[in-house]
Amino acid sequence: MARILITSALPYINGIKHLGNLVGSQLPADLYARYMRGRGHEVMFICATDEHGTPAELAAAKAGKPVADYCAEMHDTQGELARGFRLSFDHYGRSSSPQNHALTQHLAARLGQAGLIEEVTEKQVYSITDARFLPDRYIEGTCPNCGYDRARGDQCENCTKQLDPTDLVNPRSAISGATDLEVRETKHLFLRQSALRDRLDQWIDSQQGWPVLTTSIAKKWLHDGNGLQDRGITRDLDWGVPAQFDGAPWQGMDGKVFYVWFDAPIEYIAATAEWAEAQGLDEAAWRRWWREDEGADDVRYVQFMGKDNVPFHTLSFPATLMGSGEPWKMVDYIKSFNYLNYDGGQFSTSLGRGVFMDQALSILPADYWRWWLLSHAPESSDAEFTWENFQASVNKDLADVLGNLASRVTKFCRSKFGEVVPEGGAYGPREDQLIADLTTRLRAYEAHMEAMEIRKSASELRALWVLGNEYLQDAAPWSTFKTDPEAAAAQIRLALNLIRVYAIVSRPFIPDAAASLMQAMGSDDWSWPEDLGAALATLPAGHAFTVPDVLFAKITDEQRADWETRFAGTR
Ligand code: B3M
Ligand code: ZN
Repeated sequence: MARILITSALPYINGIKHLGNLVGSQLPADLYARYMRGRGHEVMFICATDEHGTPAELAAAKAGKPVADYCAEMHDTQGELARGFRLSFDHYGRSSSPQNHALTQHLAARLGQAGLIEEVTEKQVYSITDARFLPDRYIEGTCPNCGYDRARGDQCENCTKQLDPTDLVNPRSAISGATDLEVRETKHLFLRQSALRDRLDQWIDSQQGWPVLTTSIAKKWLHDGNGLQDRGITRDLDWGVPAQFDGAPWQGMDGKVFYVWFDAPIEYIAATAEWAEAQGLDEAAWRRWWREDEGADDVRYVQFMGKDNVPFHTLSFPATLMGSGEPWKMVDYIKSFNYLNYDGGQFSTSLGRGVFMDQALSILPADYWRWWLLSHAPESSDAEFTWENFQASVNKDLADVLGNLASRVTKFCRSKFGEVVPEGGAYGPREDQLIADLTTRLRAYEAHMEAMEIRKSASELRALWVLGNEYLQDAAPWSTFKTDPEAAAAQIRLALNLIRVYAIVSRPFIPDAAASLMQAMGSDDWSWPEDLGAALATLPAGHAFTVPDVLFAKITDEQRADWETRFAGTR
């Protein structure tokens, strides 16, 4: 049994996330966590809301609420939706927690002691119209690297370059659009990332089998011209972790807070401390996941995130942990994603374009979305959501292949043999062949899941469902019954057992449907089918079952057309 630490990139607090956000981090992380638990490993799956920074302040202002209240409410809203999508976090924390304040200030102190923090008097953009400094994201302009004209002050979405606001060409205020910006002096703290460049470089080189998407982005920022620069880690804001060091003020930092990207990844650790507190456990309970000197040396740590978050996780956060000089657990594998597009364009939070998590759940249960999103995860390239594709995939894979099998088998058995597993004869060559084929597919499914190859895993799972359908089509118990009821009984016994196996192996993708199938089979035995021959003999003759409710309803053309129009415009 292994110990696996899994973190999903932290959803930002400023609103409800769309399906593109969901499939780029939280959902695949959940798939992996569920699979690893299903295989009997000890899993710690952590997520949290990322609550600091200007966008939180602005969203609160827009909602007419104090920022702390706004964040508390939005944390609950996002948490409710996470539960709705069956995201099985061990803890869903908040980056504004006391634990994160303490740990962020502690790590900053360590970095300071190591000589890795330096004071810089900076020129910063001040908006006269807005009467404030405009940090990071709230300056827009043209990217000096690629020319994209809507680059933000912290990063260019188009080429992923990390930026400083003053790098932008033709800057404007994202709050008011004002261009009466001027540069004023302000003092900030910088993390001397450049001093850690060689260590980061070696660390990245020593990683085995990271996805190309991950390493290429990291290497690009290490080696391209002015790649790894020192980073400002404080901001002129009220809301955030005060720029203090283990509680003690740093001269001249009054009224400043740490930059949101400095404290957000630290929340992965702090959220685990929040978990321990919520469970009534001691400090050792979370430190065994995070401190190599306290047990975390045998933890495998996997992070999930969209590609735009990769530089912060391959460079900035590792620099914080390495630079602290303390034995913190570093990530072992980063699974990163491309973007999901929406019906010929981009999902857009600001334009309200696409389907948002609350809207999705208001029209269909979580499993429909989970299946489509995961089976179309934007792994090797960007992917696109279209209603037509969604309808086809739900109707074929879920309703026709999986749902129909469960319904036909249970209804047929009820009408011919009653609601118990029938006795019948022994399994013959056809059943042996099925078991052999299922075994091959299942081993492939396991290998893809271990490797976090999500689309490939989905297609192996679908192939497992298809094998059952092909078997039934070929064996045709409904006609066999007329001439050889004994043989039909054995076929149905196998098929009922197969439904239980499907519940187990499908559970990471479609947990609610899996629970319905398991319940209908009158079982609670979720043990992984290492040996399919044995697993398919688990429900004995005479074992009671029930006919499940319709697992998946087909999406009609009318529904599709209705949703297409409803979600075309703005929210
Ligand atoms: N909140 C994602 C974003 O807003 C960001 C992830 C933080 S992970 C530590 O782009
Ligand atoms: Zn760019």
